[in-house]
Amino acid sequence: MKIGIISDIHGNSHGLKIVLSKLSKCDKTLCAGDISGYYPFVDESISLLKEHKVISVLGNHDQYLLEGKAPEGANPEVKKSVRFMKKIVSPSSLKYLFNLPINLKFKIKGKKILMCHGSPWDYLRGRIYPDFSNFKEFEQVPFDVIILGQTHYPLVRKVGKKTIINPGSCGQPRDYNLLSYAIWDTNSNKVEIKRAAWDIGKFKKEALARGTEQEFFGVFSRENKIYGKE
Ligand SMILES: [Mn+2]
Repeated sequence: MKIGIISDIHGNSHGLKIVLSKLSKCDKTLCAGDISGYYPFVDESISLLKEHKVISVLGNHDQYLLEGKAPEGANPEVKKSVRFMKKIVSPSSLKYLFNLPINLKFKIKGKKILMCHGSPWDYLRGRIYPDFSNFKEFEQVPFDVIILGQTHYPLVRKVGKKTIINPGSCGQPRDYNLLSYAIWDTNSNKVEIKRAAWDIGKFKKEALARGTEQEFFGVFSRENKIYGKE
């Protein structure tokens, strides 16, 4: 069985559409959250997720939107983003987000899988970057495969017999500008991180025309680290 894994769409339906087309031969597609936030095509993204029967969990940005505000300590971009989202997201999209779980626990071929946006210890707001200092902690997590999002950096890491997967972001990649996603082959248990090109210029133009903030584009490659492969 081939499982497509995506995360952190952030209202970039342009990127999502390209990545879903690359995953058309997969048996299932999973999404590790943050469907909303930053970019204006959230309704379009949710339509695509429904059309392709993608199974998703909630992300922290989705939760902020449902709560109507970002937490006190959030950075100004995130606060602005939540205010923008409240203006543009349709009631039916809010309902879709409201019905998403904060984690999913299920089995595929006898393997126990946990999917959540952040980390097994903080489902919504945890962050496991590729240079996380203590992967040994995952030995205590009672699942065979742990699917995460949140960092926008792709990660595939084996800890003993466990596999930790973060597909990176198909909406706002932060390592470099190619869209990122993963394909997990459950027969061989191999995970591949894939990258896809997209027209950033066209996307920016259309997103700005729909009222998104120029500064929301500043996060692309801001940290200028390269963890993925092209
Ligand atoms: Mn995110």
